[in-house]
Amino acid sequence: MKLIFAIVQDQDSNRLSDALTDANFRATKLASTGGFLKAGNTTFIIGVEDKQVDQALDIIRNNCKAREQIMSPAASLGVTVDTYVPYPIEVQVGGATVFVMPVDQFQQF
Ligand code: 2BA
Repeated sequence: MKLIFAIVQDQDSNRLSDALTDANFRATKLASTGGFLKAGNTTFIIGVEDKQVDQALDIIRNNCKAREQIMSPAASLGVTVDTYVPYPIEVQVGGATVFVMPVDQFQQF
């Protein structure tokens, strides 16, 4: 069994959730925050059998888009001097950042 962590943009979260459910995957959504942009994103936790990993990755790939996002000076105010950006910069975010990890045990009580 594998545990998939997929960090996606909030705009893609409902569509991905629906697509996973339609394909009979079980998933948990966590509200999360990107360390760099300090903007909200969504982290999916998906437990899958080994043979289902590729199908789950296809669904994530097909439902998450890359987007340009502007990080403005104001957005970095209040963070440490190290991460303060004095001028707007454009970064490409996503489609999705995905980690696939082995699962030692899966129990439901
Ligand atoms: P953020 O950390 O807010 O990063 C948003 C986007 O900013 C990133 O998009 C990347 O294009 C850019 N970026 C991040 N750190 C940077 C840096 N030190 N210098 C220049 N540009 C930087 P993505 O790579 O698509 O990442 C989207 C979100 O996925 C991230 O939001 C973070 O929440 C998560 N993520 C990405 N890589 C990760 C990793 N290795 N471990 C854990 N979470 C990760």
